[in-house]
Amino acid sequence: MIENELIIEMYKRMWLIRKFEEKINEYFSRGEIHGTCHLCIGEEATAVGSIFALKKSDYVHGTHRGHGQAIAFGTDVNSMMAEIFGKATGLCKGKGGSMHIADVEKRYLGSNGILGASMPISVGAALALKKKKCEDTVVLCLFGDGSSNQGAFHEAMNLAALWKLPLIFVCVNNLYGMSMSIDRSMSDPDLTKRSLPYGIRSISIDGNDIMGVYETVSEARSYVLGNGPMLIVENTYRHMGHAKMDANRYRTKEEINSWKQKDPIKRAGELLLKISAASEQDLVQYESDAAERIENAVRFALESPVLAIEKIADDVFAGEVVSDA
Ligand SMILES: Cc1ncc(C[n+]2csc(CCOP(=O)(O)OP(=O)(O)O)c2C)c(N)n1
Ligand SMILES: [Mg+2]
Repeated sequence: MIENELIIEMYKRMWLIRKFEEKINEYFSRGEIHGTCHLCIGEEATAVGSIFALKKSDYVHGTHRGHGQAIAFGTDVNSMMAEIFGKATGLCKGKGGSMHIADVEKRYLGSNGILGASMPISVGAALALKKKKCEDTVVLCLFGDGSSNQGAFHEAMNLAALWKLPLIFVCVNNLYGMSMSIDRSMSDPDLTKRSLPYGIRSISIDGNDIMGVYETVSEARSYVLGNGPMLIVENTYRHMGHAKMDANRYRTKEEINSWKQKDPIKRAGELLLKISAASEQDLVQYESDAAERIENAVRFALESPVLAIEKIADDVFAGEVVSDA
């Protein structure tokens, strides 16, 4: 019974993410949102399954494709929408935008436009937990397959293993870094091997299977508390282009469609029906509730003011300039 409720909650959260991003896509296309953004449509189970397996006291660091991760964490969708619309009511007062959604007070360490940066920051957070003797708290660090080509990945793996930190590394493997497939950019595309030189246990799983993701991360949470870091490779696919300007010329329609058949929300819905935890009508209701919640978030963002110009430099930090003269 408890498991049924959990799957329903995860199903609803995945719809909230999907509806959030579909709206963003719509407003970007109309030129009403500026900058760029990276959509995670198709990858929702990696965010929701991983983050639902954590405890409230845990920390999460997301990726540049981070809307879903922040929503899975429970970040307020009104403040997120306002941030992306560049409004003063946004999480970063509209100064950060899509790639800088953060809610540090609530333990969401943020998204990051610098690939690989989530890893050393997560090592720092996990080291702080260890030093402070927070014995039942972990850090979950998300990053993409392409980001694991960064030197920062190896530096972070080394220190996390050396210090036996309570850190779960989750690689969201969507098979591409921009237009480059992992088969063309990696000498060995088996990402689980990347942690082995550091003595870090690793596992590769179906990232579109919400319960599989949830269970693997739950087990990993217990493991890293006593044994130090672990790497989970969650295999998934983004249905949309890499970012706003992407004609998808490097992928075939057949490939994209074959992954759409494995859509994580569709699969979770089928699971709910199979175990009789929900009816067809319930599923339709969950989807329309999510759509309505997001309509409200858009209204909130559109009605919010932009930041007053005299406040633009608030929250900007600069080191003291020391002159030799
Ligand atoms: C240090 C750094 N190098 C390059 C980029 C440009 N860039 C943005 S996203 C991206 C691809 C990332 O691929 P992956 O880590 O697999 O994540 P995905 O976009 O597939 O979710 C690149 C190269 C960047 N943002 N930061
Ligand atoms: Mg990728």
